[in-house]
Amino acid sequence: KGESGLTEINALKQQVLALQEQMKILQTSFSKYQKAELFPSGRAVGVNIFKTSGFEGNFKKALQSCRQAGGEVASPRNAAENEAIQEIVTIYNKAAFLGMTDSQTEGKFIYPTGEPLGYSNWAPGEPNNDQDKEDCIETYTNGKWNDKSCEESRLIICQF
Ligand code: 289
Ligand code: CA
Repeated sequence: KGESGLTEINALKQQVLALQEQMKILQTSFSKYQKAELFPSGRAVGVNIFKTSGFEGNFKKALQSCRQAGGEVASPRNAAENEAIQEIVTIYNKAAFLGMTDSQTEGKFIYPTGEPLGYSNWAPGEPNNDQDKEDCIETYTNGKWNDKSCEESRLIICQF
């Protein structure tokens, strides 16, 4: 390597160090904003964030408000996500809608993305499609699920 090559490498090293510094500052700032944003009743699980406006509505309203905010109705795919939603439901003491439905094919609940359920936490005896009218899912304060009419009003929790 010639002298100009070495100068170039040193300049690049300086730039990498400066970028690393900037990254650290951004991470600290992001972590602070995340804490403030999730306080008191938002929850982060892995890459997903669960949050409610505190409002209730039927399932159509839940779909509209979560999508308008750039998210989806909360759709837990594992026990950790279900527990995060359960914590929010417990804080508000109001059962909430989940995002999965069997409106397309009775008995086959799917995620908003169209895939079949990979995880469930049904209450005993559920889903029972009571009166042939239950295509949505409510989650109780104990984290258990009940299929329920989409026309009922429930707490709206979104997932981002
Ligand atoms: O309209 C019936 C519902 O309110 C619920 O009633 C009972 O809790 C159970 O039969 C549930 O499955 C049902 O969704
Ligand atoms: Ca039911």
